[in-house]
Formats: sequence, structure tokens, C-alpha cells
Amino acid sequence: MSDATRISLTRFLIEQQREHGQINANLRLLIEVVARACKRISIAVNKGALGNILGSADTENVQGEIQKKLDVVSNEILLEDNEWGGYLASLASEEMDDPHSIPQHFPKGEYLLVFDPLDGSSNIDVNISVGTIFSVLRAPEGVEDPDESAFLQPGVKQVAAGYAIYGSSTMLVLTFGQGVYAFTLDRVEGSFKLTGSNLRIPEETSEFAINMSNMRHWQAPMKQYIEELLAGKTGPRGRDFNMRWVASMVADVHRILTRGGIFIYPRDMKDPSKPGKLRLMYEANPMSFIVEQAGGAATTGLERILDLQPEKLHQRVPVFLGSKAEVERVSQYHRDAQA
Ligand code: AHM
Ligand code: MG
Repeated sequence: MSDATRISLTRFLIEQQREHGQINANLRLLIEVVARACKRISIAVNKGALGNILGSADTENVQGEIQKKLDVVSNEILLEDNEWGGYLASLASEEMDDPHSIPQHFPKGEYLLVFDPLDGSSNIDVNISVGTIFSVLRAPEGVEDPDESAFLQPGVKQVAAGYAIYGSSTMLVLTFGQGVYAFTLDRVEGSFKLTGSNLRIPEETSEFAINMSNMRHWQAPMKQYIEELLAGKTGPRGRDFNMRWVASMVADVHRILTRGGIFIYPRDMKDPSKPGKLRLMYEANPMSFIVEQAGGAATTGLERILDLQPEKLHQRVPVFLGSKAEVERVSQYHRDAQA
């Protein structure tokens, strides 16, 4: 297929609205605007050192992490592009302590948007893939100015989720709960084109992604599972496994959507006050929605991520996601250890 005949994101969304009744005009506009914001972030990422956006911003976010300049720039782009459209009741982000209210002079809408504006920030300065992750929820009815509690809905309530990956090409991956679609940015035309429909994650895999340097801090079932993979052909699994760890969740998840695998960021004892590193609302939930829609599974090791009732906007959770058979196996090890 030539690039000119490929379906654009705009056409795809209009067809989803018109022919399949899956989305309404406001949700279509929301996705289009988020995609446009991701294009702006992609341009900023691509400029690298020439854009004067590498390095630290010398500020801390609510999680006590030093923000990178690009974290701040990406957050501002997403706020600026989305606050005037009339489809949002509020926005929340990894980079802001509290939800961002829609300014008085703009109309308000029915949706909540929550995002990690630049995931994998430690990779910005070394020219490795980073991304944007987002989740769309319905605002509770009758709430004039939604606060944090409005966002605290389980992942099964998401009406859409997606991520953009700024890699060797820029891609947008989306779900509305009826399959997963991938779009590649055509930089000449400036539009996203449909390049993958109904993506499926193979149930079986021989590839895992985990930060092995934390092994000494893991709990027993986690150590057992990885030791078995490392033992390879002569171990209990009877075959060799391969390992990849980009340290950008978007890149690791994107690889798993493309060729299968299991991604794990477990709870560890490095800082016992933290039940994991990744955040539920804008990392684990949207990625779990996408992975389940592609036939994979996503758990905390004990429970399905999408069923969790969030308690805080910036809550952390352990994450096990990807090829179903492996996620089920490692989750079983964790459940057995609890029994
Ligand atoms: P960030 O949102 O601050 O970039 O942190 C999340 C990232 C994930 O993208 C990635 O999977 C993980 O942190 C990597 O952590 P580590 O550096 O511990 O391997
Ligand atoms: Mg992140």
C-alpha cells in the first residue's frame, strides 16, 4: 500500500464514530488533539540538543523525582492543547501534584484526561526511545470542578487509552475497548497513518523484560520465576529465554505488542514504603487496557490491574503484563506464596 492511500488517524476516527458508533464527536476531538500534542512533543524530542531541552529542569515533581526539561515541556504542551476544547472536565498528570482545572473562560466537557507526558525520562539525554501515555475516563455526573476523587476510578472504566512512542519512528497506539490500533507519523504530511489493526500479543513467549539489578530486593516468588527463566534449557522450563530492558515502559510494551514478551516491574524491598515503581492511573491502567485488548494479561502479581480501586492519583503498583501464559504463571507463583 502506498503512503498516500493509507487511512489517516482522522479518517479512522470518523469511521469509528460514523460506522461503528464506538466513539462520539467529543472523544474523537479529544484523541485528535492528544495526537497533535504528541506530534509537538515528538518534534521537541527530535530536536535533541539543538532544541535546548536536554537535561534537568532543576525542579521536583510530587514523587520527589527531579524533572527533566522535556518532562516539563511535554506536560505544558498537553495542558495547553487540551484545556480549551470543551470536551474535558479536568486533566491530571505525573508531573502535577493535583488535577489541573479547566480555566473559567473555557467550556467544560464530559471527560477526564490523565497522562504521563514523557515516560522513560532517564533516556532523553541518551537518545533512546521515550513516550507519552494517556488514559481517558468519564467525569462523574454533576461535579462542577472535579478534584482528585473524580479520577479514582478502576481501569475497567477507561473509555480510551493510548501511548505515543518517540522511537526510530513516531507511533501512536490506541484502544477504545474494541481492539488495538497503531498509527505511524508521516513526517512529510504531518499526519498519523494507520499501520496496524487489531494487534495481538502471542500467548507464549521466550522473552522477558525486568530490571535485574533489583533482584536482591525482590520477594521469593519473583526470584524463583526469574531464576527458572535464567536456568534455560537445562532448568525446569526446558528452554532458553532472552532478556530486554529499555527502561522506557512505552518501548518495552511496544516491543511486547509487536512480538510478545512479559514486562515486569515488581514490588521490591529497596524502599518498603513503595508498593512498586510504576504509577497506576497513568502508566499501569492505560498499558493494561491496551495489553488486554491485544489478548495479553496484566496483573499486580495477585490481582488484575484493571479491577483495582485507586486510592490516590499518584498511587504505585507492581506491574506484570504481556503474553498471557507467562503473566498467569508468575501471578500463580505469587498467589501460591500468599496461600
Ligand atoms: P518515569 O515515568 O519517571 O520515566 O519512570 C517510569 C520508567 C518506566 O518507563 C520504566 O519502565 C522504568 O521507569 C524504569 O525504571 P528503572 O530505571 O528502575 O529500570
Ligand atoms: Mg512514566
